[in-house]
Amino acid sequence: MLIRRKEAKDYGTKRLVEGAITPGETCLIIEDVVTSGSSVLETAEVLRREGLRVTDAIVLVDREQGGREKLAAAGIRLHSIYTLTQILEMLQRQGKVDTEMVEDVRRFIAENQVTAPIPTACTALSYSARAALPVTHPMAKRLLLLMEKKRSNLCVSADVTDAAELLRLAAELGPSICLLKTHVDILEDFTSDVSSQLRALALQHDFLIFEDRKFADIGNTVKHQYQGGIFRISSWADVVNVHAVPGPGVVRGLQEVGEPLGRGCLVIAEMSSKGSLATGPYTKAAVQLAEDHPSFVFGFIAGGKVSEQPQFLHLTPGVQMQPGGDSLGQQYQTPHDVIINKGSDIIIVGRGILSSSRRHEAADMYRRAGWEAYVARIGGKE
Ligand code: S5P
Repeated sequence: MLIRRKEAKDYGTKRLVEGAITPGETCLIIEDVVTSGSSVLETAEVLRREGLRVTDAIVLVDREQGGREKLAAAGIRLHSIYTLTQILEMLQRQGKVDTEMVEDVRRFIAENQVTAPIPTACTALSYSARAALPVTHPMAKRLLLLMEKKRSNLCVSADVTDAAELLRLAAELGPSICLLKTHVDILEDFTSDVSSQLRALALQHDFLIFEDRKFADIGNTVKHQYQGGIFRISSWADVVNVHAVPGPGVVRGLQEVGEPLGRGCLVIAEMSSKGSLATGPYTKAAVQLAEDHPSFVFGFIAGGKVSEQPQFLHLTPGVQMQPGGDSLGQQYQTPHDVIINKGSDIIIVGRGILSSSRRHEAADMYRRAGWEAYVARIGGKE
């Protein structure tokens, strides 16, 4: 059992939470009354900073003024013993209040709703603050710290079919990016030498390699696809990603190979393509899949923030300077939209950079746009 203090004591541990904390454990919040949800949210923020998971809150009375929705937006399910409507009905049945009073109270509730703003609890935190959280995965930590150091939240999607061009891109854009995303199976001339050279460039320019393999089979099959074949992905890719559709086995299979090597994984919770089926309950289940495997999964591919847990990173593909799309259903958002309005962390840009005749300048333009949006999001202080 933990108790949240209103203010840190100026003696002793100076902690805002009293009690024994084991990071990674789940903490249920218990409150008396919820009106706007702010008090529960503040408590959740303090607990999450300590590395605890917060998914649910129990209250005696929900005053039905928007708190439930506000908490849901922050990833917290509200369970109330009574709603104000139920209490009113009970009191009316017992003859303790008259119809006029019931109507007055109903009107008051309707007229005094809090609107749910996009929660800022974790989007307001700096990358380095999130890197310092005790529950942040080592791969996320590395990535967050190098993002801060290089002032870059840009992942370039190096969708080229020629190995020499891939290596040229990595050398040229390396200094501007935090991640290089590959589709190794579109290379016409892949050899193991290409992956070794790519790793050397990653080391030289301090970026991580993300093979966008989108594993989507049973655990036993993906293990082989990750480790073996001609690509031997696990031997050179720091990060891979996975579709949630097969269920936990796909993550567990990859984890058996990747975790001992210190690799990390992203779950695809949403897709940028028109008509994508990864929405609603599917996205929710994908988030749960990630949250259930924190020793291997450290984030999401999604159109925006899908989890309130600040240790998880959000990477968004489908980014260009102008919104729009291509003829095959790709849909683009701007860096500003993605980082500020959607609360994502990393922009993934392919053709926005690759189709420019001056790729280095284009990459730097995206890097600056993404970084400035991030700095504005955390309140202008770096
Ligand atoms: O939902 C998605 C997920 C991914 S990883 N939508 C995507 O576009 N991607 C990938 O991001 C896609 O495979 C491609 O490599 C890149 C987007 O490329 P662009 O040229 O449209 O920027």
